[in-house]
Amino acid sequence: MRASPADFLDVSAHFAPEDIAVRDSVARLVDEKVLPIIRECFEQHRFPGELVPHMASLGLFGAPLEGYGCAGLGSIGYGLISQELERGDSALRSFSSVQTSLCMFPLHRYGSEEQKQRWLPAMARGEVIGCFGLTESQGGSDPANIRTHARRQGADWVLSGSKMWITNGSLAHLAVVWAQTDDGIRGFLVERGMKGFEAREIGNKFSLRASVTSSLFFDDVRIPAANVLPGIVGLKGPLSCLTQARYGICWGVIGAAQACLAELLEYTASRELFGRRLAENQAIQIRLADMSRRISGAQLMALQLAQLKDRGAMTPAQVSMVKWNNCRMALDVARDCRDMLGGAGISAEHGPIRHMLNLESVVTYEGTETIHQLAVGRELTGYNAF
Ligand code: TGC
Ligand code: FAD
Repeated sequence: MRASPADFLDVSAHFAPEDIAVRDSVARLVDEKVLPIIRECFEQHRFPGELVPHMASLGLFGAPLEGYGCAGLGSIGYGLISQELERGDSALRSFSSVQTSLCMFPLHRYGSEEQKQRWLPAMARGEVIGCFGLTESQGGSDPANIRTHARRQGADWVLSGSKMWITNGSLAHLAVVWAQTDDGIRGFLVERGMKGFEAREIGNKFSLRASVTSSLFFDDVRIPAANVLPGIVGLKGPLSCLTQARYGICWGVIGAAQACLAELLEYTASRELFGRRLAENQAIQIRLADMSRRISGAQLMALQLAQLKDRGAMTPAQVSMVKWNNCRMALDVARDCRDMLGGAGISAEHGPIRHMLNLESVVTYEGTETIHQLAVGRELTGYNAF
């Protein structure tokens, strides 16, 4: 039997039956509900909000968290959710990453019992949508220097400043916003409708067009003490959330690359040039084989990360290496697939250009490629070159 293009090295032999069941149920959702509409969503710059209840009914939101209506999945299961969603479109994995890793995770890890009870079950049901505000216009790579700040006023806080490039910003009912205080960086739960809080969608994106990206503005927003995350002070709060989300990306981008390769295998088997199928040419086979090699390497790295994560041994620098490797792999595969489609490759009728454009964001957000290279360099040498 020939090897599966999606899993040449049979990496899935390491998956438990429940992980495979999760993967297959998300794959069905993507095949039946995402793929038929995603091109139109991308072209129309529209987030497919109608999919949120379907994603919630499969238990995708908060999937790796325990209790509060969350599924409590292991790391491989959570990774496979990301992989399958991103096989559909990076926008859906992005939505799910933000909801799960950047909003539900900090509530679960650093929130009060009252905050957890109030928000987590409703977020797991997809009734409350979250966003995560860390990046500011003056430089997202260096979050230690954010300028948004909060000062105490009696028992409450007053929040001022702005955030930029915030996924789900204009959709969200709840924004987890990181701000400077006299004690250090703290997390604030800013609710839609609070006086002085505004979210404005960023238009004209050529990437992640099926995702909502916004700027957030805080004009002396009064935040009750009950809306401050009590369990964390300092930059390690938001950075620990990023570690979770980056982990999901390490798996997610594999799905985008698998989708591109699958489409190219079909295309090159049917298109005839110079009297033979494109797939019969050595140069084409070498390029396809090289993609399969790169995807397989990324799968093995993601699997190793999952095993480290389940043992509680995964370090931020290890996540940096895999985020860098797997995003670069997926972007290169998508670009190469675009090229092998010839002129047709610039049309949204084919998936690779949509994935390629999306991956330009994925390689940039959650830490740019350079930031992750420098994180690995710092780990190797002991010198901080940021
Ligand atoms: P540094 O000195 O390295 O660290 C400060 C403190 O944080 C601790 N720490 C971590 N803790 C938990 N998890 C991590 N990953 C951590 N990394 C660092 C560290 O131990 C230290 O703790 P302590 O107790 O000593 O204070 O901080 P630095 O200022 O040198 O920065 C390092 C650097 C450059 C790696 C960091 O700033 C960075 O990662 N920059 C990139 C920013 C970024 O990724 N932004 C992403 C914004 S969110 C987003 O893009 C969402 S997209 C969502 C989607 O649509 O999918
Ligand atoms: P900059 O930090 O200005 O970097 C510019 C360039 O300089 C990059 O190439 C970078 O690699 C390079 N560079 C930076 N420092 C160094 C150095 N020391 N040495 C060498 N080169 C360096 N943020 C959120 O908080 N929440 C979100 O939900 C969110 N969603 C996003 C969605 C999208 C679609 C996008 C595009 C971004 C999103 N972001 C979000 C922001 C994202 O995390 C930032 O764009 C990213 O961290 C980079 O920050 P920046 O854009 O300010 O670039």
